Amino acid sequence: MVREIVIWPDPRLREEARRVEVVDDSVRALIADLFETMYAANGVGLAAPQVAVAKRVITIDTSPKQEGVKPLALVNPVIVKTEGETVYQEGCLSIPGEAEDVTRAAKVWVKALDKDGKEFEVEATDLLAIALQHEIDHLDGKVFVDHVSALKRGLIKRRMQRLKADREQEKAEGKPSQPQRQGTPGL
Ligand code: GNR
Ligand code: NI
Repeated sequence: MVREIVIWPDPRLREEARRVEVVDDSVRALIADLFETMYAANGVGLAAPQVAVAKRVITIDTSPKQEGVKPLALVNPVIVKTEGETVYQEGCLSIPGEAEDVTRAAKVWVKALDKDGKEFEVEATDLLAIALQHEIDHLDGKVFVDHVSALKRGLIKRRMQRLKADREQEKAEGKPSQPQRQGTPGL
């Protein structure tokens, strides 16, 4: 099932997600929904808080942009080691239409449980390393704009609030709304 993606700013994207105690069928169903929602939105990663589920579960598939990688589902992922530094222009399905340079570790080693509850470790570079850090940030209530200047973040926040207001209006009216002017011209 494709689920609705929460748009930032939203308190559900600010929460610390809870660790999964047992990887059962409900967690596997969540993983299936994350993959389906991620692919439907053409994303390379998705974290459960982005579909309003406060659990430490993420999916990643950078294979469209990176060779030699496979789709990954990670439960309770933990970064155990990092190396180097790299800058990458990031986007986020919860912050549509925005992209900014973010500095992160160039290489990461991540431990997690797979969909059968078995522990595994992944060693990642390039986009996979970026995506792992970006998704694990979501589990800790962080988004990529928390890594950019307060000025840029403020501008992006205003654009997202406008986008959300417009979408609400579309829902209410059942049709696309015209851009609304801010403030009171002439007063
Ligand atoms: O689809 C996504 N692309 C992306 C590009 C650069 C850095 C990070 C990402 S993750 C993002 C999907 C998303 O929002 N995951 O939380
Ligand atoms: Ni994101």
